[in-house]
Amino acid sequence: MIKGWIFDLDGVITDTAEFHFKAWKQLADEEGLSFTREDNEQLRGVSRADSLRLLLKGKTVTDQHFEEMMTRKNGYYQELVEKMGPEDALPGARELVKELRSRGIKTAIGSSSRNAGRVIELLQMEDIFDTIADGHSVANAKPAPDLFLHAASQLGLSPDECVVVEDAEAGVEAALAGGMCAVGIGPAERVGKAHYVYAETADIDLKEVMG
Ligand code: B16
Ligand code: MG
Repeated sequence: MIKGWIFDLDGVITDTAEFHFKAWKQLADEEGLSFTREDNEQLRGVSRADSLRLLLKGKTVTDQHFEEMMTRKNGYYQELVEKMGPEDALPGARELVKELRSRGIKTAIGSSSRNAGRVIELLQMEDIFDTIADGHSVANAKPAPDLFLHAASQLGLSPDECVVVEDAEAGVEAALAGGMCAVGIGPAERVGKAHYVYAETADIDLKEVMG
């Protein structure tokens, strides 16, 4: 029986991908690295460190330079994020979470982002999630199931009692590896391995997923 829903943040609850793109692009320009919108698509749901590794395309840098670049990118990202407000929740997201809670379902965020807490605060959604599992919560990033398993345990639920909503291939893989029901948001080429696939968060059919 489903007792909890765990939501990815970027691409499911809000769309911060454009901010990540602008921040990585600024860093890439400063470092003389090529970075396109297509490259940015590969970073969906990918942790900050893994994203930088992809951006560097095999170029070797010192640990210190690597850390400095991550900090710099995050500074650009945080500047952009601070302009967010409640209106930046994706259509249907707030309503869906509220509807689940009215049915006694527990709700969590399961995001790779270390900025997830601040984004949820800016969206004014902190009251509608029981817990936030983010980039600080576990060592192994998606596609490892660790983040979602952590979120489930924070909710006091077993994995098979949880639904995970994800827009990234790595996130769907993480949910499946954790033994959870996966709802994919986006094209089948990206999230087709999920149990249920919808184009957008607003399209999720609760009756279909909950039975
Ligand atoms: P940060 P999600 C992910 O969020 C983003 O999709 C991904 O592009 C980003 O690199 C990652 O968070 C880490 O974010 O740099 O803020 O820690 O989709 O898992 O909610
Ligand atoms: Mg995502």
